[in-house]
Amino acid sequence: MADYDLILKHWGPVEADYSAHGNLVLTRLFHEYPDTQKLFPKFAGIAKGDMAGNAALSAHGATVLKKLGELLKARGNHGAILKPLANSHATKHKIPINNFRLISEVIGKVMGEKAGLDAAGQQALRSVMAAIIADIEADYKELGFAG
Ligand code: CUP
Repeated sequence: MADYDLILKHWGPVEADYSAHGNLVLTRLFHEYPDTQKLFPKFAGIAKGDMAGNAALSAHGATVLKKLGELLKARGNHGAILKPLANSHATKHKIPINNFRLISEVIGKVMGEKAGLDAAGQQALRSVMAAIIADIEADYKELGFAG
């Protein structure tokens, strides 16, 4: 089965509650990689213990997972979806590229626990995210953002 399908097979539970899963992803990202919490100023002041109930965190987490859903469903034809995202993350949010690798790992773990993403699915997610991140990196270079 193609990588995209191996992941999309487990997308149902994520899609059924983007906010809850999005909150889990960002809460875990900030716990496991504390530096990532400083990337978005509106999240920098949230105490570790308050993350699970934080509405702004749930909202951004939902945005991230919805975008990922669109990217997955585009099955590689994601240029038009990815470009504005890469642009805003380079010029507005200034998010270094490695953070996309960190959030990808965390998404894999959360999907493993909450959506039954198995070992093959985790590997598929790694390859798909590597391709997406390579495209973001190419856009970053074009824009002159070192990332
Ligand atoms: O949109 C947005 O916001 C982004 C999303 C994505 C994901 C994955 C891939 C691509 C894109 N984001 Cu936000 C991201 C990030 C965050 O939030 C944090 C950290 C890192 C990254």
